Amino acid sequence: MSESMQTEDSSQSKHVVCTICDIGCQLRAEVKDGRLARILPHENPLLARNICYKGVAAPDIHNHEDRLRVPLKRVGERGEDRWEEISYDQAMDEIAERLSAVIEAHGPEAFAVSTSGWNTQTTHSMDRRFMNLLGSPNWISGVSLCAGNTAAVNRLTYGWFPMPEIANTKCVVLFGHNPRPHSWTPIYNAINFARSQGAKVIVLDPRVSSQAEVADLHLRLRSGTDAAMCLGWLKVIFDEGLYDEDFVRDWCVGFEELRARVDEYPLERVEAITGVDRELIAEAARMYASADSAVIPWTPITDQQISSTSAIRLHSILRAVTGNLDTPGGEGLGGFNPGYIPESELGLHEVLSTEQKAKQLGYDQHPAYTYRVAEILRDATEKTWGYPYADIVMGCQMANPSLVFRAMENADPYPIKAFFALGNNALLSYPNQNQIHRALLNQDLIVSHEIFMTPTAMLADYVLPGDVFSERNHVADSWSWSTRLTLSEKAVDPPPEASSTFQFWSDLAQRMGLGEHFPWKSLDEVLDHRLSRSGRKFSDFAAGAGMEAPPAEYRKYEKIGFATPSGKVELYSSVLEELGFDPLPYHRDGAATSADYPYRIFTGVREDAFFQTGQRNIRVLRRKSPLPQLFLHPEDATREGLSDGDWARLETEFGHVTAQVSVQESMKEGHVRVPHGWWYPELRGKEPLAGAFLSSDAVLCSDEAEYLDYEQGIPNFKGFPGRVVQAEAPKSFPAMFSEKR
Ligand SMILES: Nc1nc2c(c(=O)[nH]1)N[C@H]1C(S)=C(S)[C@@H](COP(=O)(O)OP(=O)(O)OC[C@H]3O[C@@H](n4cnc5c(=O)[nH]c(N)nc54)[C@H](O)[C@@H]3O)O[C@H]1N2
Ligand SMILES: Nc1nc2c(c(=O)[nH]1)N[C@H]1C(S)=C(S)[C@@H](COP(=O)(O)OP(=O)(O)OC[C@H]3O[C@@H](n4cnc5c(=O)[nH]c(N)nc54)[C@H](O)[C@@H]3O)O[C@H]1N2
Ligand code: SF4
Ligand SMILES: [Mo]
Repeated sequence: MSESMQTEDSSQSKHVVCTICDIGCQLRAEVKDGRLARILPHENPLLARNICYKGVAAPDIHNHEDRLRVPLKRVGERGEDRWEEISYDQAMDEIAERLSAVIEAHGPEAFAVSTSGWNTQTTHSMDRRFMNLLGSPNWISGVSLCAGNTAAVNRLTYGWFPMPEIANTKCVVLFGHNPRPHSWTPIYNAINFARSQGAKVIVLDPRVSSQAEVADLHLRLRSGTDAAMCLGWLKVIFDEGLYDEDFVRDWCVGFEELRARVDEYPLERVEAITGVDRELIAEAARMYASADSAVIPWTPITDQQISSTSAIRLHSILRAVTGNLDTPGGEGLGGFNPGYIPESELGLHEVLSTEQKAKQLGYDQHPAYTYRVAEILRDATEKTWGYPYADIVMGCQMANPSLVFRAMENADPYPIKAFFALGNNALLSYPNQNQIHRALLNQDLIVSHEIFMTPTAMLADYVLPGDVFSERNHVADSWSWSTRLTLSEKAVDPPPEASSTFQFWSDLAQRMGLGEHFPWKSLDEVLDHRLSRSGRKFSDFAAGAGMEAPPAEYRKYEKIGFATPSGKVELYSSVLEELGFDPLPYHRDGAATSADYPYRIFTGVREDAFFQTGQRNIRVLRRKSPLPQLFLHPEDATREGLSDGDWARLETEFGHVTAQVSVQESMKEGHVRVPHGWWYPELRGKEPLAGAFLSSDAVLCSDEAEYLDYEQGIPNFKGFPGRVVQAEAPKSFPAMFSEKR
């Protein structure tokens, strides 16, 4: 496979894993004259449908005129967006010197890093390795609002984060999650395949989403009430004896306590909280629990609400008590791929001292995904899975972002004075954007590793150009979430002064006296090292099938148990109890709507054209989605005197965004959708930080303790109170994007 393939017109093509979004489709990159010319589907018919128009647009992104190609150093005031060009070596020398000065003055914990790793792909946990050797626990990530925190919370119940066998199941339950042709395409295709094989699909969504339209059952719950819904399902499942008694008896602890908690949620109460008819709740619970096999695929919706920990735990509890753990067509507990050294190991989490781990922000207040839990689960994880730190989806030993930004702003409880963002637009990617802004303004050193000049990069001291997936080799393993390995081959050269994130960390380590721990001279050597456990090099892997996975093995717990303190599935969580939290799941409402703020707001409904805060500068994509939109139900729009295409301001107690109104029958009355991630590359130089404060959802939510999920400190993005008022279009909008639709 490493042999380049000739396409019809004699251009070359390579196999690549797309990183424009986080699902990682396997595609082909066609090269002409040393440039990425086209993206094509994979030639394997089983993979060929896994492609969306963002992937097809990769040449527009990778070859874009605005792509960062040389390192930049700030010359104006912070955020003023004035730069001088500087060589990579000079930039790295200065960064090392200034980071050393911060650590000298304030200690290693004064250094924080934010990254999500999806896009940059090549870090191989070298960031954690570097920080752990240096002594900083303050690594934060967008995955704290995505699959990373879900992974960490799943571990509380059964010690791993399961991967659903969607294509092979008889029932798929989608809590909001709405895969479609241009969003998480492989999952969309897998759901369609399951459906074609007779699987039922249950959708829980306030809106009539595209999955809801074709679902067997659609439960239009109020935003933010997923935990109550799951408690209602359990009530039906327990009362009607629909659970797997043998599995519960032999492999679960805390059933009686859980049952008593569930009894506090009779269906009348669940109906009152969720707004869904109790008969429909019961029907859905029966359909799920009675299916021969069933999956509840990961969903970001429960990652981002005030009862997040309970809701995620309830999904894990439902999987367990219905006997769908590690079964065919259920949810596989994979463990590490034995032939590929996991990032958990490369990250060297064991070298960070107990004292420094305890300084991780979040460790005391919101510990669920911090080192505090990682340490509690360490021995069980080693016993069950062979390695003590299971950093699944990078999310299992993170600091709490809100507390990190607070420390950056106020030195509370200690100062953080150096902040690096790699492949992450941090300003817009967490709650409380105003605090993040103040936090960034109060830094001694900010480094951004990016492919475009984002609002976060504009606030940096140094902006380093990153490479992209067509310019580097990789073997992807879904960050230990699955055991499948997929090949991505370098097709073209990166700009000479661009670096991979591996190279960045390695070069910094050499300059800061940590070189002996970074013995690999190139990214390819790291890949060789990771594959050495199966006696291979990257070239051997590349010459193979390009995709491999160990054969599925079911019910492994019968041999190895579960990686929890009891070795069983903990329906009653001993870890949460030890941490002083409620060991049983519960519902808490985050939407105290009032006469002033009468609507339940939710962020999300990802836009097909973009990944998160990216791609607003890619014409072919922006044309498909030129402006940010608030979705309103027709009745609500009429009540507010708003029509389709009008401009409106969405206000909460904490901030406001301006966006265009889209009146949609499919919306649930009383709810408003606000999009995530909007800024305006075309307003660079015209609005501060390219309009980053005009329409970004991150200004709407508080991250004071009372508004956060208790256990993880997750903000409430699903179901918070707000109001909508008429507004003018932002004045600085250029013609192209300001016309009414
Ligand atoms: N307020 C708010 N915050 C959120 C969310 C929300 O809905 N609202 N959603 C959360 C979710 S679900 C997620 S997954 C996270 C996502 O968080 P991230 O995945 O970090 O996404 P972004 O913050 O958009 O930052 C991605 C950046 O990577 C850059 N980039 C792309 N490719 C490369 C590359 O190859 N190399 C380098 N160096 N950079 C690259 C892009 O230009 C972009 O600026 O955000 C979370 N945060
Ligand atoms: N094109 C494209 N695809 C993407 C992304 C992208 O940015 N662009 N991002 C990727 C990432 S990182 C993620 S995390 C996923 C997210 O993608 P999805 O999981 O599909 O999530 P969303 O599109 O944000 O919202 C899905 C649904 O949740 C419903 N919803 C809102 N509030 C609630 C609630 O409280 N409970 C329930 N049950 N439903 C609710 C909304 O009505 C909406 O229909 O998409 C991935 N795919
Ligand atoms: S769904 Fe689209 S953007 Fe995401 S990996 Fe696949 S092709 Fe790339
Ligand atoms: Mo996400």
